[in-house]
Amino acid sequence: MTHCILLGAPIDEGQRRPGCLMGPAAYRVAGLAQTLTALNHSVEDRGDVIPGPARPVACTNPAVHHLPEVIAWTDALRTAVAEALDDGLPIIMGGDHALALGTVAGAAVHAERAGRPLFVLWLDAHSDIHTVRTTTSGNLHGTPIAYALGLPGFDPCPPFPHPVPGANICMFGIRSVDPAEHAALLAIDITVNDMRVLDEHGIVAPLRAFLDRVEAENGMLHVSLDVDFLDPSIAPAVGTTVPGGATFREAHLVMELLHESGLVTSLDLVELNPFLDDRGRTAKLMVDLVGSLMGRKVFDRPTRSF
Ligand code: B3U
Ligand code: MN
Ligand code: MN
Repeated sequence: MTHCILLGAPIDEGQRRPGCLMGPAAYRVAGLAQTLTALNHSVEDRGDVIPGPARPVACTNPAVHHLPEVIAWTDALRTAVAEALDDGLPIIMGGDHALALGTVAGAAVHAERAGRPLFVLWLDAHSDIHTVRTTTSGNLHGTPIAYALGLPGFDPCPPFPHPVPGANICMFGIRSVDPAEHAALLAIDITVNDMRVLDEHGIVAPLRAFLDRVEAENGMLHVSLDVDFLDPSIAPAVGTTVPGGATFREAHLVMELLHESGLVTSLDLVELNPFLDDRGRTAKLMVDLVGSLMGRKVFDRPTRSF
């Protein structure tokens, strides 16, 4: 049994389409807490995190918008996640992906205190490795990986507490990478399992390889699940749909393998835009995926045989 701590992060300033701020409400309506309780976990909903005031900052990239608001969220979420990790498994209900600037920072603070390395599993169509300096869209939801790596180019932001080595970051589902991101990915030893890798090898072998490393190093594992990891045909409620994403079965299989590993220590659910949903089906699917991650099975096999 796990103590699950729900944290709402109704941020939608990390991109330009309004609606992600309704995400936490949609997860509550879709029965996230009830799903966890039914799996015999204890659940504590700490409500929505409240950011401090947004203070004006200087930024040299004119494309960037809402930087003061994102910094305020980053500070509030870093503290909330680091604290929640003392008590259980934080599940952050977003909110757009800019929230991960704070959640990964909070996980890094906790990991450092615990004397354990932090690993990050990024389930996303996008590599989100822009810096405040390189982003051309100005949307800060495209920056959390670069921030977690401690890359330069985040001048007005608080420094990332304990940067995550590239070798500890693994991405799945990638199918949209900007030129500056491509250059950054080539320069750093992040594992990029793009859709080509998944088409050729399936999802099991590359995921097990990563999880084996987390286990061997007694790592903490932060999982960041972006709705657009999923194919838009099954998950329409996202502002940046990219065709060719993970199927229903692939996504559940990832979650089931994560459950079996017992390694996940924190989880982000990001980019759900309930305003774009089709009768709540995306919110419901995300909740079902959390169910698989937390142990829901159709048939509980005593061994892993066929
Ligand atoms: N890389 C692009 C697009 C993008 C990133 N994350 C999302 N979209 N969701 C950018 O704007 O940085
Ligand atoms: Mn993302
Ligand atoms: Mn994405």
